[in-house]
Amino acid sequence: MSNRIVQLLNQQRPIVMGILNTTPDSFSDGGDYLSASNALDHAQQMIAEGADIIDIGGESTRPGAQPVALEDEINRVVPVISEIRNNSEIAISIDTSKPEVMRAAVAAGADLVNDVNALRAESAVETCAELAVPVCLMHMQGEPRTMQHSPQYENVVEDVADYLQQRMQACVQAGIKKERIIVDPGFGFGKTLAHNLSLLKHLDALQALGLPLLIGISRKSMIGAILDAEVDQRLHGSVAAAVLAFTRGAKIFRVHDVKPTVDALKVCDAMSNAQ
Ligand code: YH5
Repeated sequence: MSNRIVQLLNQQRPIVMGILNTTPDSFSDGGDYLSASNALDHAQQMIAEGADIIDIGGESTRPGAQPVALEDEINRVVPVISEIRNNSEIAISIDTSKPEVMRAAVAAGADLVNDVNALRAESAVETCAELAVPVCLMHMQGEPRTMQHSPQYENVVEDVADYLQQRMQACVQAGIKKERIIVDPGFGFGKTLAHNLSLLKHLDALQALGLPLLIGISRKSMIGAILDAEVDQRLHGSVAAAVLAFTRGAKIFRVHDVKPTVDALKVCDAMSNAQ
């Protein structure tokens, strides 16, 4: 049995994941995509712009965000996943840390579990092994409510690599195949601007893990801090960051602005395939 994500990863080209948020407090999407039919419109727009994966999240993990109740999270994401799956063959990712949401989302048609908590919740690893679904393991220091208070590392690149290696081993031990694991340094999750920039500069060090690298920098505060720009003025900086990450081995790009990123990565891919 194959899987849409496994098929995408077998292609030797950059993969774009478009962010579709269903959280009411999400200011990037302004709460405009709350209903499943609006979500479908947004997904279809991103598909037309060249997205390979649609990432759906029902829990805000932004700095300072409060946790969302299980039932609310399921009620937000399941109708959206069903609506997209009933209308499209696009790969769907569920951005969650809760095993119950993982189950409901995969039953509704999700192809990838994207967990900012790297499957550390009780029974999350076992659930994904049982569902036989590819997973994205992201590094985070602390928890969303407090993670930006005073992040500290011995060596941010080594610490993140060690953590991802450990989480990968926990997954493999539970029976998740290595071909189904993606890793992500977690830009902005318990990191200062200096930490984020070191991770971007030395992203190639994470290639030693031998797993596809996913990065999410789109519109984040590291771009805002560098540019001194509000969230609606971070497009060009976000595209520059994606290009830099490509040069250091990133494979999957989680973004809000699909078309500009797809175009930039087509140029990157063309150069990388030249003599
Ligand atoms: C990620 O990096 N991030 S949710 C603050 C912003 C803009 C965007 C305006 N889920 C990641 O997108 N999953 C999120 O400032 C993620 N990697 C993976 N794998 C946070 C987010 C955002 C936060």
